[in-house]
Amino acid sequence: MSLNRSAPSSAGGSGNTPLARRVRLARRWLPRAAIAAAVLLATAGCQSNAFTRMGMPAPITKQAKVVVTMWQGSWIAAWAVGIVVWGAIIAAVIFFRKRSDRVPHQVRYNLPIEILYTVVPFIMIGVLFFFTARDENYIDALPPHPDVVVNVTGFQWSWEFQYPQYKVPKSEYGEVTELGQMWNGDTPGNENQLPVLEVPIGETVRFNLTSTDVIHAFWIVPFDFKRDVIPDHPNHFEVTPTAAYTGIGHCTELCGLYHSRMLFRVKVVPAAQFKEWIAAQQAQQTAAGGVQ
Ligand SMILES: [Cu+2]
Repeated sequence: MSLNRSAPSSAGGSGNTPLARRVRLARRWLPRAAIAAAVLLATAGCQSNAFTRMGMPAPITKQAKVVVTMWQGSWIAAWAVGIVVWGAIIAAVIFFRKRSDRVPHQVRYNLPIEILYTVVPFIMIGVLFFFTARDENYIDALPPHPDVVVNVTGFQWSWEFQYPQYKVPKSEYGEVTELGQMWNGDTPGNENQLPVLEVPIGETVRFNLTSTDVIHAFWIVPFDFKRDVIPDHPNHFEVTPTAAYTGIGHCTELCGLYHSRMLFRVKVVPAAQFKEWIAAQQAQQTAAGGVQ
């Protein structure tokens, strides 16, 4: 029966009990683990690759960068709290296991600990609230003189984009208006007939959102942002694009049978190219007497 558990004890004495060994091991490794975790978290926040963005698309506007930074900060805070909590759980599991049938010293209350776990959550909520409110104010800000205004109308199941600053006299709408077809993958070339939304890099762009029927939502993925498009309740937001982008925008509120086909083409281009495009649209729509 007897397993050879009594290994020769060179040091002897209480300094080499299993508990003391574990404490020494923990003393040696816990700081190293904490430093490794801190380095990982600190460096993770600096870069902007797919991993450190924790699933968020690469931002293409100033506002989207703030969203991503907020997202990363929230993860770092969550990891920090998680490490402390897991550390406390693991320490309790390792160092305070049941070792005999002796009932441990009974404690009814511990005021400092109770104050700590009441105050610390309040501090955490306060910090998260502060950064959320600060960033939300920035993202929702509507400076009074945007460079470009786009009036967006959502309807079942497509979009209309109008540029009220760029007139098209004698046309039905009187301004540059982009309409298109609902996406239909069965029709070859249909993806080129989706409505076009083009905006310039480095200029402030105001979106005014309305719907003619049900609630839709406007989503350009790398804006890292969505906003509802509600009938009789105009919504607004403003962005400053920082990088070129060509892609597909979506409706992101289930709005009916063909919701998933409610797509549009997005082009974020240099300001000069945007001006050329607007001029071309004006010429084309003037010639056609209406919508592109
Ligand atoms: Cu929709």
